[in-house]
Amino acid sequence: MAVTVQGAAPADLEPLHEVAQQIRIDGIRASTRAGSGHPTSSMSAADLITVLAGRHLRYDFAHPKLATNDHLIFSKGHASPLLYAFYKACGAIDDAELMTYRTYGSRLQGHPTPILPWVDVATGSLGQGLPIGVGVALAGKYLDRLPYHVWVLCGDSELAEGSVWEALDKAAHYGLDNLTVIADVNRLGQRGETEFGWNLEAYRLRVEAFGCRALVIDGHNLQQIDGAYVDALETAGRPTVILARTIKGKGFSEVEDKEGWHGVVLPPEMAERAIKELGGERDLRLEVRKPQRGVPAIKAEKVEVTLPTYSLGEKVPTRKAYGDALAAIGARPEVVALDAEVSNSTHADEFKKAHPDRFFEMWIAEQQMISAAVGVQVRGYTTFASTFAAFFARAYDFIRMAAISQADLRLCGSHAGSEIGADGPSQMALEDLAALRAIHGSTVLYPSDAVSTAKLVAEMADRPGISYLRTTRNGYPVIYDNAEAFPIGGAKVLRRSDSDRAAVVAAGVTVHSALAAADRLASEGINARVIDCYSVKPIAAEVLAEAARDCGGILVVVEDHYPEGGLGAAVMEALAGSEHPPRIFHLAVRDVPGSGRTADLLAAEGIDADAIVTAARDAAKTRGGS
Ligand SMILES: Cc1ncc(C[n+]2csc(CCOP(=O)(O)OP(=O)(O)O)c2C)c(N)n1
Repeated sequence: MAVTVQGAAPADLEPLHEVAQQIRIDGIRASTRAGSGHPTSSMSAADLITVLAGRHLRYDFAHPKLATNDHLIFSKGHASPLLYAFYKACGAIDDAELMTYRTYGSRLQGHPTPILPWVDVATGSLGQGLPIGVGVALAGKYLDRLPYHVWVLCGDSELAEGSVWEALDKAAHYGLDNLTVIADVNRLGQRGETEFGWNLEAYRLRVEAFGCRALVIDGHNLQQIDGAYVDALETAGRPTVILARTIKGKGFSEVEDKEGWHGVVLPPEMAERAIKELGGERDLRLEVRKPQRGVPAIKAEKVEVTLPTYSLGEKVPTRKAYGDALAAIGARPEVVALDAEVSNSTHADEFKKAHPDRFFEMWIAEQQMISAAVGVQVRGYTTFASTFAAFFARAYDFIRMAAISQADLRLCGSHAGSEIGADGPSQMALEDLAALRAIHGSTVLYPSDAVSTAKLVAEMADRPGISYLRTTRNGYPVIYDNAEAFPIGGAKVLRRSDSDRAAVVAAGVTVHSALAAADRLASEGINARVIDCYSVKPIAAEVLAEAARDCGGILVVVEDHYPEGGLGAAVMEALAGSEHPPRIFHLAVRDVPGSGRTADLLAAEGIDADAIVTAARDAAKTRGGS
């Protein structure tokens, strides 16, 4: 039976109660069948989602990419039984598929992912769906300029995450009246009561303090729920947070508001009793209204981009080249940049000057910056986000989840390594290559000069997945001609002879140390190959293997990074399976550096030209050379 409850007049919402009961029952059936899942977390929010879908959501399930579709994000991703039972009620999936929940090969995974066409982003790491929703809403209001609405369902224990409040703060700042948060305040978290229990007043005060509109309702009173959605859609200038008092396990008296039932399925005989108490299985079909058609204000176009050029020998920090190149690529109307209050350091401010309408300041909220970038790319934009490389560590879980979301994201981390000098170790990224290499499907780039940086920024723009560019604080000479190409996965051999006795593998700042070292070694009669490994992942394994063959199996890898997981690890992983693996001499940062001049720090860490000369000389001796 089809249930249609639409229109502006106060409706008889009883049919929606029936659908909500069906959704509760289906969530129980799916999770009991799977033997795992979160039925009680789903039951508390069933009324909230059903009234939303039946009365206010505008969504075309047959055309999930429609520009004008609303976006519904389950920030509490563990309520997947609710989401999937809702999909079934809308006819998007059938009952047979619902019963595959959590089984191997099913699209209905434990937590939602975009493997399902109606899911924008993966959730399940709490505190991420709302920050991403802010990004989608930013796209809606400032880029697409379309009237779609972003609805985000959050749990109350989830509200303890700081990222939720970063998100509300930015949502209020940007006046995101196209964003509504539905907080399912069921008092309970995973291990018992939340910090505030049912103290909705505490939440109201906080929400309002962050500049959002708060509406406190009974989350099982369908009229109140409906009224709150009407109110949220009418509210101008501010986002709305609906604080809905709910009961975990609502509808089945044996588990309602009881501790110990989080993430616990009902055993089959209990499930039977629950289905009975909920009125028995139903086969109702909920009609979700489709949105009106509309066209985004920005249309991606093939535009000729003129990259900046530099003169050989000119000293340019690669971070400056990043900003120059980003501004140039901004000629493409779909390119968007985000900053975490350091754009004058990363040089993303060059983009801001050129394209202020597509630049979003997220202030010192790195988690929010990444999430907003993920949200904006949901709508098809090409997003770049930059901060100090060290501070991406703070948003690492968001980057990890972005990979599960299949997001295309471009990150630039400036101030890499001990090279930054005087500011000291709190500002130095010494783990970032390891961290970003470990992200599934990622690309990791570390250019040594301005020309290669600009070329790689252009490569990143069309690169799927998560790509990361590591830039350097100080200026170093341009070593490449503007005509040179830098394909991802390549490397440049900067010194080569027929009598090379060691190969020095470097990236970024250490390329300059390696070149100086090679010149000195040559004056001693030792020829050393120098490889600029600007693409750390994927790495140019063939170039490395050839160097190992040509240079007597001696590689000296030098990097401004801790020894674990960086360039050295990438080289070793690439060559580990070779028939004759090379001997690798690994120069890396082994202490926590202090403050000082760059030259002093590189020397102290053993990654300057002197250290390379010594290492290459000693290494060459190990193979019986003079
Ligand atoms: C960042 C993060 N920390 C911890 C968890 C484990 N976890 C899953 S659900 C949950 C409790 C959530 O409670 P609440 O937000 O109130 O949602 P409810 O299930 O009660 O509706 C916890 C701690 C997680 N998924 N993500």
